[in-house]
Amino acid sequence: MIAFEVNDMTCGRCVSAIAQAVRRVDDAAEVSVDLGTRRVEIRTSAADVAGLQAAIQEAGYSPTTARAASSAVPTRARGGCCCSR
Ligand SMILES: [Cu+2]
Repeated sequence: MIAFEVNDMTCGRCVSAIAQAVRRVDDAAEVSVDLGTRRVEIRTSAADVAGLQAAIQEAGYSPTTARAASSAVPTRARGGCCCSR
């Protein structure tokens, strides 16, 4: 699992542009995006952090590496959405 924070990702169009960029690196990658936290999580066995980061940058965004998903959840408690995941 590789995770990025992409602070200039703001809408569904950004999300699909980023997903597309990731799939250019590994077309079997599983991409999950949380627009609320600007977080992109990528499940891949073929790509590495540097390659994915470069691809997302090429798509016009500024990804920064985020901590591994398993260890970080503390700022997740805000309400407002129906989905808790
Ligand atoms: Cu957008």
